[in-house]
Amino acid sequence: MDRLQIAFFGATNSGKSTLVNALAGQEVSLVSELPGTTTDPVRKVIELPGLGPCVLVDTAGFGDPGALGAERERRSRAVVDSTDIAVLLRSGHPEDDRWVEMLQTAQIPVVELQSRAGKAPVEDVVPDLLRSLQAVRPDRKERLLTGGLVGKGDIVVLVMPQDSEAPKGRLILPQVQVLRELLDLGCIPVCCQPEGLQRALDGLSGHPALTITDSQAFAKVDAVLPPDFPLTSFSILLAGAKGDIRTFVDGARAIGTLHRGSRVLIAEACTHVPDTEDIGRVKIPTLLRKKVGGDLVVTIAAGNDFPDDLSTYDLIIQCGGCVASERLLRSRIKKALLAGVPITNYGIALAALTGILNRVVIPD
Ligand SMILES: Nc1nc2c(ncn2[C@@H]2O[C@H](COP(=O)(O)OP(=O)(O)OP(=O)(O)O)[C@@H](O)[C@H]2O)c(=O)[nH]1
Ligand SMILES: [Mg+2]
Repeated sequence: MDRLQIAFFGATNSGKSTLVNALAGQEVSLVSELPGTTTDPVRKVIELPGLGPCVLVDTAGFGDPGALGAERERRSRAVVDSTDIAVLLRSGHPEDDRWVEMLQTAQIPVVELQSRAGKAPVEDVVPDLLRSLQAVRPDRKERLLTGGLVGKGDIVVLVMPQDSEAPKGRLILPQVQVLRELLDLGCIPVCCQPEGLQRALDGLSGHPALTITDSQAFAKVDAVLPPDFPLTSFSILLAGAKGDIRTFVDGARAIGTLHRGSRVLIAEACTHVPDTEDIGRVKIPTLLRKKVGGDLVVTIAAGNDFPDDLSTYDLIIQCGGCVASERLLRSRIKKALLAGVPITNYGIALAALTGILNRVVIPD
């Protein structure tokens, strides 16, 4: 499901962009003899032989003495959190060893290459590099989103509100993935919007084996669905397959300990332009404020911006992570636990705030 993220690190001018271009067989990144040519991470989605769907990430080199050097290096370091395989170009820079150590500490396989090895054109390095990447490729077990909750022949009701936040003309990724999985499993998915749930249930000859809702519609669904009908949400299924759902459930208990002035970090993994109905920026903060009966300090971290210092927060609420890799979510969970800060996700937080955390079913 996730693309394998292969990121290229090394000092400025070590030849990262040249190598990325050679591997991709196209001009992905600008190359020049000037150090500091690549300033921000550059991503290229590509299919590589023996590796499948990948995303190549070219980064700004370290050791850039310019005014923005430190900031560029911080952005390159942020790429590490979501990297599955690192390629490090050694150029004899004093920081080379520190980077290898940092990557190994993060348990990321590292392919080390000598910068500008030999006189041969860089294209000659590609077959060897591909073999090395294939050799260290992490073994990833594809986990079912609905892990053990449903089986062949089961009727599964999907509640999918299409509000102003829904993309025009299509379904969001978690809905598409769950639908596809249910069809593959031989289940019978029945789709509706919250307003249509009662009619959908009335039309069924038996009980649905499971109802999966968008977390934002928990309250509406809970009001209609009989209490003995199993209920879960798309984001809970996603968290179960990618993250550590038990930690998120524990983290949601911290919602009960929040008070006026508590500091909450809302961490989004995707970058999108916020909307008036935005779940992370509007809906969850509003419910939290109502719960504590006063104001809270809510900080939003979008995209790759996850703060280095988490210790000042009382709770972290991570988005569903439909575009985030398992590695990124796990690394955030690890950082939160190390800092002693409870972490939960949108779906579990909404279930807790709606008072139905005890009734939702959680995949194995
Ligand atoms: N001879 C030779 N030159 C290379 C090779 N790789 C890169 N170069 C040259 O080295 C210079 C820097 O290459 P880049 O690919 O831009 O290096 P980079 O690591 O991306 O640099 P920054 O973006 O500044 O961090 C360019 O002039 C390249 O043409 C190589 O394998 N052999
Ligand atoms: Mg470059």
